[in-house]
Amino acid sequence: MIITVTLSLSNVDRVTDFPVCLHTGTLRLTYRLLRDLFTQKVYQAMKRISSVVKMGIPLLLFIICNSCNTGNPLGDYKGIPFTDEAYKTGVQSIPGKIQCEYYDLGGEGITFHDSDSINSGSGNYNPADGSYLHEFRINESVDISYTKSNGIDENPYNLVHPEMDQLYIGWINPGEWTKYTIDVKTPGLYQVGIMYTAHDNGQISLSINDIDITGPLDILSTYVADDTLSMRQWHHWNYLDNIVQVELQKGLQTLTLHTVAVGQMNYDYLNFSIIE
Ligand SMILES: [Ca+2]
Ligand SMILES: [Ca+2]
Repeated sequence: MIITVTLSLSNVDRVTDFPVCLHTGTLRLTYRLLRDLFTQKVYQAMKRISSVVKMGIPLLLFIICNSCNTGNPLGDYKGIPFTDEAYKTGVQSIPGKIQCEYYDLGGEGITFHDSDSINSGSGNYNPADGSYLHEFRINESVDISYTKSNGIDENPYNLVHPEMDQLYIGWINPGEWTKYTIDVKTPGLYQVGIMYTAHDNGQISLSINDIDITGPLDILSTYVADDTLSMRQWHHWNYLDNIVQVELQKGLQTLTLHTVAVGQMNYDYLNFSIIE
């Protein structure tokens, strides 16, 4: 539970200024109280005592409320919801899709873990050419590409046909993860779907606020032996509509998508649909 106290004190612009102002004010009043007592101004001293007591009450309130804030579900997480010139929504909401490429801003070890320091998609497989899709998050090591026509992602071996020009995370290795600030609008039981490709049978898991809520989840291979174009074995798309059911609480929290085993997958989005 988070309690925010808004106070109207002179020279206080923000709630975070309050403790400084309070300490300063209390010290000033205490000084005047001692001065008045030493100078025998008893009436003035009584007024000062009253003021000090009044200042003490909000101090007590602040201490109590500050201790309540230790329940902040995001804790000391340093990630920031992703936005750029094209995507301005920020926090992704549930129920709905969590686009995997919109993992939070923050860097290696904070909002993602990747096996190397380069983006194998943006700027490499998709050479830098000034376009949004080729240069999306080009300086980050999470590997990102997008669905293409001309027989690559648009092919007869798809189990579910993907939309074109959809960004996805690829070049996946076990141990990698990406983290998302999410806002659960409706608490309840959800089923989780995933739009993906998998060269082999893989495994993922999901965490909320860094606590594993699913254990390893099997992601079935989309390998099709009839497809003789070997590179396309990473481009057979499928949608699984119910890889797990999870209970979610209302409000802001972090969701982490972990690759547990095998890798060799591409993740377009997760889809959270409420069951009850
Ligand atoms: Ca990489
Ligand atoms: Ca996507």
